[in-house]
Amino acid sequence: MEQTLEPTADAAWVLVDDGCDALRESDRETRFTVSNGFLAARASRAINQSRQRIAPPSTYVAGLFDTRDIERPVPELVPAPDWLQIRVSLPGGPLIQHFGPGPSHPLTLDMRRGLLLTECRLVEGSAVSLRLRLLRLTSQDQRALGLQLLHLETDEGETEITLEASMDGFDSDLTSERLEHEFGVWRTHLSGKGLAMSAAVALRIDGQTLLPTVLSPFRWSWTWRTRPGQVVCFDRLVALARSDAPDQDPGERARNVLDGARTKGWRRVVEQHETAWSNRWSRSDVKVEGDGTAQKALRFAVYHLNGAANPEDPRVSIGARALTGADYRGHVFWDTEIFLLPFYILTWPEAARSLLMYRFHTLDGARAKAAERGWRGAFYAWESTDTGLEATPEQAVGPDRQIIDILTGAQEQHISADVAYAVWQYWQATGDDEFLVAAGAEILLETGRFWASRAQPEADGLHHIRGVIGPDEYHENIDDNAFTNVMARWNIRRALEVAAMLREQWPAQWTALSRRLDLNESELEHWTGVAETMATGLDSGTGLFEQFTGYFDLEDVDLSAYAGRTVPMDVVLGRERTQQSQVIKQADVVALLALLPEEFAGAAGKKNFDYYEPRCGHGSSLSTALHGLVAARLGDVETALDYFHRTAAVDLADTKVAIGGGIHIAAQGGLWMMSVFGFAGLSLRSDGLAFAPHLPASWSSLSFSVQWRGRRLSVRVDQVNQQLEASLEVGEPMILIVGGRPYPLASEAPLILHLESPPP
Ligand code: IFM
Repeated sequence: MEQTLEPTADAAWVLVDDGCDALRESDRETRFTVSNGFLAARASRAINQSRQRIAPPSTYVAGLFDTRDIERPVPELVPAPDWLQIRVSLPGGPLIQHFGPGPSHPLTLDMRRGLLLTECRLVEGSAVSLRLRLLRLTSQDQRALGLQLLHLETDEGETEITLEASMDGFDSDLTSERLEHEFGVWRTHLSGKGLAMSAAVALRIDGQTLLPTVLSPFRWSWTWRTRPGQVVCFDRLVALARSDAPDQDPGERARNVLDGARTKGWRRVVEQHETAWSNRWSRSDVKVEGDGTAQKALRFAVYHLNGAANPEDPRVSIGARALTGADYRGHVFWDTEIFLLPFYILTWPEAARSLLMYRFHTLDGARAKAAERGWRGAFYAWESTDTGLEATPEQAVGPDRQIIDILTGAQEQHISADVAYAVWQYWQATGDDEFLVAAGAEILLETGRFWASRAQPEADGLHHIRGVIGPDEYHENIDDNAFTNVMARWNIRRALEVAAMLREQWPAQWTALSRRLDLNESELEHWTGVAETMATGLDSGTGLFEQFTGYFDLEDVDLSAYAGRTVPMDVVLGRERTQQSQVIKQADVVALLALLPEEFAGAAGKKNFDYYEPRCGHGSSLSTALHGLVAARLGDVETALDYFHRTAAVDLADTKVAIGGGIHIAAQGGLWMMSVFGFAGLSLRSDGLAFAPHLPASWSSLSFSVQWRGRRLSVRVDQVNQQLEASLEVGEPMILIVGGRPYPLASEAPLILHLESPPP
């Protein structure tokens, strides 16, 4: 066991925390979470915790949503029982955790192996001293499985000692349906979801098994005499399963998974988990030479991105804090489609498909939301859970402690186009026609239909979309938000394209789908007309998009005067003044530039960036990544690098945002996007992959892998030698476009291409 508990030696692969600051406990629990997209355990301390601890519960199961409060029916992710509790005590009571001199780094996240390793010392005066080393994982190989290992060495003391392993928190949010010694089934109160857990424990003293006393379900205890030099090894395996309907029993699945794991033993469980992580890393690692901080940030980002998705469950998506904390109640936002899907599409298409199938399965909720408001097609929930029905709370406490109405659920309508955007990107990058025909086309058509009914013709001959919120949530109830309208137009055009494609290439499926959706030629013609006359706010003279009607007339606040502030701009200025100003919460026109650069002709991209960037207060963790991506594409590499480090700091710097409520997973996806789309300048084209690299001066190289239409390739941008190296590891020959010129790439012939020097 000792070897398994040794972290990877290379510091670039591990995150270490001395773990002595109680005020940062919750942040640390978030940051060091182990997760596999189904089962996640925050890094809450397992040893001798009091039941009254303030920190949130430590285990989450994806999709376990329930509505706790009938008066305010907002569904939320219900924490699962905490299966990791351990209590070590002498006859007089629990031993004290000792944070003094001793092991120097009690918390280690081994990102390469997907493990949390912790150390602590338990003491009683100077008479007894025990050294504990622990490991926990949620298996990347078999997502239902969790494993905890404990290795206990006695340094000092010969005394009777008791180790109790238990589980906590299954009595609050869940109703117990069956409870046996090592097996339980619970139900959520209102949604009727089932959760089953099966567990097995074993303890060996110097290699000899000691049988436990079973105190109650999931509570075991062992008592023995310690002596210096003695080694005790404990392992606990758990298997969890979720069911979604009141008449479904998840019990058998949990039992089967546990039986299988018990038969193979914890060593094999660790081995298979590590192999699965190694496979993920070989497809998704991003290497930076020359900037250790950036390297660590990217490892951290890719670690959490790989831990957030589950390609095996198309009924769940990724919440704004993934499975790492309670903020936003596990709700799914546009974060997934715009900030996370790019990573999955290009490194883990199976996970991307599953996330998009979640949107397919929630189409009925989106259709109902549109219909309720008198529109057609699919209007996706701004905050989505398992049903696809709108889950945005209606009120919240605002920055000035006033109760305010939350309008995003009704007005942040760009979500429908964001989902369509991700569907299209997935299909472009994978060529997965089967998905397009079976699910993607319907999403594109129903979202296109939504926009065609949402945009209304007016006297100026244009179609307008009034009463929305764009990505910049400081401005509510606005008209013709450029981001929304241009994305809507793009969405309608892709819907028309997919209709034409289906009709041509899959006529039988087109006939069936168009009949089912009651879609006819005259409706498609109407869509064409709407797209052609969509108001966009583009001033063709200046190339500037007006963020929304009337934006240019608002108060122009000089944000540089507030440099060094520690609170968001809406707190500084107050809500009302912020709404009357040009201060932007997060990338909006800049977000449009990041997603649809082709909508910005010639120098218009730079013009819009230069105009909007100084007006952005970055009041959302989503903002800096898109600014960085665009700055890198525009060749302003040092500005981009600054945004990169600001984005990395969101979850890694203790001085920034409190992260006790979870990782800002969109910021993590944004770091990957900045590196691959920004610094390496990758763009998807119908004829291949294009690269236009701009590396920061301090990065001597940037390497990563991507998948494209069944191929896998690795790419390295070498700044020192000004070259791009690409090799095709799997798949048919393809085309790379570098410096605007096409180059054939085949597996037997890696490419080394000289890059033009970037302009001074
Ligand atoms: O989706 C975001 C939104 O854009 C800004 N507020 C937080 C949400 C969840 O991350």
